[in-house]
Amino acid sequence: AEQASPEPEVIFRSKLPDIAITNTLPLHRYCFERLPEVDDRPCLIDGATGDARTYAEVDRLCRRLAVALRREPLGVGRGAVVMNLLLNSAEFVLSFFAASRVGAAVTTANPMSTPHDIAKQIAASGATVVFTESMAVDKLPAGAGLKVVLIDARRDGCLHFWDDVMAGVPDEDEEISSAAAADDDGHDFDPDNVVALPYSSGTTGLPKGVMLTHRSLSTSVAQQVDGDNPNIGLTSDDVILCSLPMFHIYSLNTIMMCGLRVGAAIVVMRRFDLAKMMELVERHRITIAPLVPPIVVAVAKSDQAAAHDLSSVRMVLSGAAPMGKDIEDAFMAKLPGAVLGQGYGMTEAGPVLSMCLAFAKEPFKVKSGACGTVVRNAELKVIDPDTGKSLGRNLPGEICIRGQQIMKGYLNNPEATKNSIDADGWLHTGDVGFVDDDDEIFIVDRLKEIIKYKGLQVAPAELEALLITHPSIVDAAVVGKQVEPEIGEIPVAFVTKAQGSELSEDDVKQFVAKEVIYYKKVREVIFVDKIPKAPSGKILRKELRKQIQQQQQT
Ligand code: 4UU
Repeated sequence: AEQASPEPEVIFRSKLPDIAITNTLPLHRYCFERLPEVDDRPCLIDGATGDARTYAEVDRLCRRLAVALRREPLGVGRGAVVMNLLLNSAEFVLSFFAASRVGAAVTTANPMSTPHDIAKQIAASGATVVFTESMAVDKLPAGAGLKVVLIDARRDGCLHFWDDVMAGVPDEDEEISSAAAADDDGHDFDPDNVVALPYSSGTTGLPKGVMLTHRSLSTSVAQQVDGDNPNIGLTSDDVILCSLPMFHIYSLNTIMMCGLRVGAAIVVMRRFDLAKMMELVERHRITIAPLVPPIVVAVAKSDQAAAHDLSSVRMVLSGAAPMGKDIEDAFMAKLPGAVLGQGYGMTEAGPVLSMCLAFAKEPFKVKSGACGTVVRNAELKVIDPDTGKSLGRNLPGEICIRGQQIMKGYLNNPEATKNSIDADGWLHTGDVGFVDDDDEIFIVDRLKEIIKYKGLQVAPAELEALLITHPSIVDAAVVGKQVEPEIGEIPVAFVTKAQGSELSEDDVKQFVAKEVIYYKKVREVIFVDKIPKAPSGKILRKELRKQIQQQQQT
């Protein structure tokens, strides 16, 4: 019998030509490759104090810290894991690249996390050293043999970042300049070693360690800012706002790594604050503002914008959650001199899948509401979720991406990895979107479970597991509900009570609020007789979401 030849797949690519990418260097070498040209230029500027450190200073501090990491008492070497449990700070950047230098990986976490979540991530990642600050230090698990480095206080049982760790390796220390200590490029360096280990729940289940390697991250950075006509046309004259948390991959990659790669100045805000942000833009003549939709909305609605000179801003990037055309238009009215566009990322994708081409050095015209075009040196396809067949233009389906930037897999979880990256190397995002006639991507829905509260991931599985530990709860399901654009989505719990139980909506909310970080709180509770499930036991989330939508319409 004649075999039908397989239909060719429809694959979308960037409008920018592929480039030769250097992705076999250790990440710190790649990010600081332009050091000789930019050594005396500002690298990290502290938003609170205005103190600036040059590229040469930052590089030297990373080398010193790398030496301290290798030595006792920290004893961090190749294959080890260090945790950054920090808000934004220069120390975050230093520990990240010092770890890269010694061949270790950095797992990042929000210092506002609960002790339970922190302990879980430390155990799962195998972190032996934690860089943290006073606000989080009491939440660390005791007796785990952890070595704790505090950046902002002295405390018994902890090392102080500057007074103990850095002071232990004076600037004259010979090892800092020695070839072996200075770089992790000895012959056993492998670009496929893990260097960053952020946690993400991906398309289903609980948070998992996302293994991003030297190769994946340098590829992703190159796709954004390398080449004669980079997708994001950054230069060493740019001043980049860093108000998004570096523990999230958006800030870690697109602000920190891309900013360093081009030799720009990075203005580090410990945490986001609208009024302070506007002051900093004015004071430092910030040119590039990477934001998330809730902040874009806040700026669009703020009456303070007029009181500040924001004219230096030439580029505003939004990502991590959907941003509609109306928000874009309202924002543009406030900052007419800037180009506003979106990037679309997912931790597992390295993270950037697509980027607005109006940011290119030689810009393209783009449409409001689009979230960019697939990055160069990568392939994107849109598949029918039922048949797996690739779809043509303007047809919505699940977005898949392939390229050297995507994760190596989930840490110690081959099963989850296999469910996420197929045998042909395609990462399945769980996002539903289409590619239009001009190669622009529009995201229209989500197949996967995650809820995004202000751009941060909430895993329903985590809340469901918690809810059913309540003695009066028999069963529970959590789905997202679209609310105002300042927030995006909120977690809503469907709960089946035990017979005769008097459990109230408030009881459920408080029960969860005591156990989770603020953005994972259940904001609404709907009591039901039964959670709709497929014969397999899988929660029919679509039905629950539909129920919420119907409620919203009436
Ligand atoms: C609609 O959100 C991120 C990463 C975002 C990012 C990174 C670098 C944006 C721009 C950039 O330069 O990662 P996660 O893992 O926290 O969440 C991933 C999910 C996506 O699968 C999608 O559902 O967040 C959603 N998402 C978006 N949705 C991310 N960006 C967008 C977007 N529009 N622009």
